[in-house]
Amino acid sequence: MGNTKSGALSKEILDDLKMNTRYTEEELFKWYDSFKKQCPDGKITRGDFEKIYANFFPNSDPKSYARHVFRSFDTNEDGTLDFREYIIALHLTSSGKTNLKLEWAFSLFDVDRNGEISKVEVLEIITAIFKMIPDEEQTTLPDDENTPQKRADKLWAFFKKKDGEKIAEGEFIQGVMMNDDIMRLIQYDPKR
Ligand SMILES: [Ca+2]
Repeated sequence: MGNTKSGALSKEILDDLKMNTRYTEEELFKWYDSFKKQCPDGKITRGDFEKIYANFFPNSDPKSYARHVFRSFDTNEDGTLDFREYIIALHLTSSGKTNLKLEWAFSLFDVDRNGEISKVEVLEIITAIFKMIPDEEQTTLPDDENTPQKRADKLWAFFKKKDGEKIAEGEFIQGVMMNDDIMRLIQYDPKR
């Protein structure tokens, strides 16, 4: 409420976000307020983004994952996210198993943006995900999922791929949609 005329949230962006995320108008205004406080110039840098992740994951190392997530949302590669991109990022990284989320997950894994996922890319992202899991929790993981390599192997086996083969976007989305185990391998939900 009040005197933030120059920095107010535009109706255009508000309508767009209401349509494309699950957030209400009230929530979006709240996010916007804290966003403006944290980033008065309206942009979040990669460093800011890494700090946000560090706050969420105080007992592990989310830095490389945060970098990959940032890369996947910084589509014009200018090194910053604006409010709209930031909210879309929040929404997609925390939402359930929707087509849009899986499209995003694909772009997260497609590190070199060439439209397909290699096993090397999978291993890189799964390694980053793995670093977010606190040590004590790592010791409780199933035997065939307790290293990044084992997880990458499992994913590759699920898609029936040889090491040098690639996964296309449609194939990836369909596979993950059909199998909750795969979803578990490619993301980390901290226990609350
Ligand atoms: Ca690729």
